[in-house]
Amino acid sequence: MKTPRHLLALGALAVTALTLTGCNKPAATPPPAESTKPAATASPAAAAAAQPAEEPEAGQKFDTGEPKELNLFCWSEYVPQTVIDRFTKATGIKVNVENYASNEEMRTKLLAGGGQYDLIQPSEYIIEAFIKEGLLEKLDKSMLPNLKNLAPEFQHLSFDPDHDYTVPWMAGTVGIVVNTELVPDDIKGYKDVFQEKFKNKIVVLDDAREIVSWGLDTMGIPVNEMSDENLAKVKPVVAQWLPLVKVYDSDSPKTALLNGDVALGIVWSGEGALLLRQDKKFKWVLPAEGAHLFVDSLAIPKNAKHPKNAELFMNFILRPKISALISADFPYLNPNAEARKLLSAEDLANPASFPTAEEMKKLETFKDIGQQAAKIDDLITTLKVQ
Ligand code: N2P
Repeated sequence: MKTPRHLLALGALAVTALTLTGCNKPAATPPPAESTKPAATASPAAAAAAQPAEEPEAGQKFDTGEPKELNLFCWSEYVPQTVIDRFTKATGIKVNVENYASNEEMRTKLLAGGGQYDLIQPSEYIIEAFIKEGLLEKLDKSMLPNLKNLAPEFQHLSFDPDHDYTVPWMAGTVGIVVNTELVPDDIKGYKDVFQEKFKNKIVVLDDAREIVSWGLDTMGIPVNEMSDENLAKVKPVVAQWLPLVKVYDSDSPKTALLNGDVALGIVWSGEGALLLRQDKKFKWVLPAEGAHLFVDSLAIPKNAKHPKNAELFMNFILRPKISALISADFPYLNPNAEARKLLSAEDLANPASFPTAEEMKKLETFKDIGQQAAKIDDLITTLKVQ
């Protein structure tokens, strides 16, 4: 069984959420980011500004005693400006944002950086590594009462079972988007995407770990078994695939699909969900050979200068309304059960955001693979320039 047991119930839960919350709110209408705000307001930023400032949780205060600053190092296209504006309005804390497009980029900059970041947003396998390496600060749980809002399946994740170091941000999958006006074929998996006839019509994530995992899945090799032998086996498969790719983009892979520059792609689920929201010609497919379920979380690096401000932000984004605002802009698999109740029926039914129970069985989370990570990077760098 590939899927860790603690995550198996997620799909069923997503389906339950669909049926329970469908009648709570009117369905969203475009533009998508407006789904959690009153219809009369022009933009999410205007909506945020128009709302009264959020109050602290009972018995807490927004003044941590630290300088009013927070340095956030996060994935691109993942943290809405609206959420940052609401945090600043409530707390007076100015948030400096720097983006990255892969866990590996974040790791390199973090290790070179000497404590300039207060909050990072790593995925499950990097969290596992960072905890082992002592790179994260322990969290003060008294600052995080909103952890209770997480769905049970996200309360005890294997890489940090008691939230000693991390607070889930969003989960998601990596799957295929097909522009059905350009590709009438029944695309089921990676092998169907990487066909000669689609040469220069494909966008994929610019992510070595992801690309190698698609190759391993295609060969029936578990994605965490990254021995030299398995890498040698996967190399010829990926070597055939990469010359067919037109665009590598981990920041906004939806753009090439929207522009019509490419006809199909392998992208983050939130990017897929935005395309599906925008135009029914786009179809989402979870690859038949297997797919990655990621869990991205907030964590505080050791020696952060504003750890209390960081905990305040962590608790803030666990508020149902705030978490729903994140889903409005970036519709990933929201781990916050209370926030899901605020999402529109349409968003809960978006197949890219919320996989079915059946689909969840195909998913696999990545594990820390230690030194092999560097070999994967080298492999993909070499094959990209061949
Ligand atoms: C958001 C990227 C999703 C993160 N742009 C994948 N772990």
